[in-house]
Amino acid sequence: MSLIIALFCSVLICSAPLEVAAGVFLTGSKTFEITDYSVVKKGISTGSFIRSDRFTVGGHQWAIKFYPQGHNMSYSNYVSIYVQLKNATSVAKAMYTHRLLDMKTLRWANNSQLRSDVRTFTPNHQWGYYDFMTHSELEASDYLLNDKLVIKTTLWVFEGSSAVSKGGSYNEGNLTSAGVFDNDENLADA
Ligand SMILES: *[C@@H]1O[C@H](CO)[C@@H](O)[C@H](O)[C@H]1NC(C)=O
Ligand SMILES: *[C@@H]1O[C@H](CO)[C@@H](O)[C@H](O)[C@H]1NC(C)=O
Ligand SMILES: *[C@@H]1O[C@H](CO)[C@@H](O)[C@H](O)[C@H]1NC(C)=O
Ligand SMILES: CC(=O)N[C@H]1CO[C@H](CO)[C@@H](O)[C@@H]1O
Repeated sequence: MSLIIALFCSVLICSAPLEVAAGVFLTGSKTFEITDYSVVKKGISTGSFIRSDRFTVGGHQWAIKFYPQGHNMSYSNYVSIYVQLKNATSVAKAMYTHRLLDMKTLRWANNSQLRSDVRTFTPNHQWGYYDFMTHSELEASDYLLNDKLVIKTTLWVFEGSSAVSKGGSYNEGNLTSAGVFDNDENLADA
């Protein structure tokens, strides 16, 4: 169902602000290709998801989760997209973007340039957008072509993350960044 290609050092990173340049964040991206969107959507209920293979960024393992019918009944007209920390014992602080590939221009969606705030991920917790896009918006868009959809998730993982779980300290002031979306939702694993 999914073909996964890990890409490191995406274009975004080059334009990322000083934290990255200072080496405070470790960054990486993953693409998650859904080749049969309508079939997946039809076969899955609200609250259910498909998940990418695991990938590693900043020493932690992650996975992308896609809910074709929304993560709960309030959002059953939406697709929801999350990134989940898969390490069983570590805690990570990270920022992320979820972007869709425009199949016509073969460019990643513009809103991608907006990163989340720094979020704390505990094992199996996920952050993302329950209202990422409505079905009608997505299905009318150039992000869907021949029933195919490609999600790219980029993470910026704070280097001191694993120390945080051991009670290590970090400077919160270094972590503030442009938090653009106001619809983030922290959910326990479904
Ligand atoms: C996360 O899990 C991977 C695979 O088990 C392991 O190699 C890595 O050290 C773990 N990272 C942390 C921060 O615990
Ligand atoms: C769905 O999730 C949102 C965000 O957590 C919450 O506000 C809403 O009440 C939930 N709806 C249902 C039906 O559980
Ligand atoms: C993408 O972003 C650039 C720079 O902010 C803007 O000029 C352009 O109009 C945007 N394109 C779309 C399709 O929104
Ligand atoms: C990269 C960066 O902004 N580093 C700052 C982190 O916070 C310390 C203490 O406030 C500053 O001295 C660094 O310049």
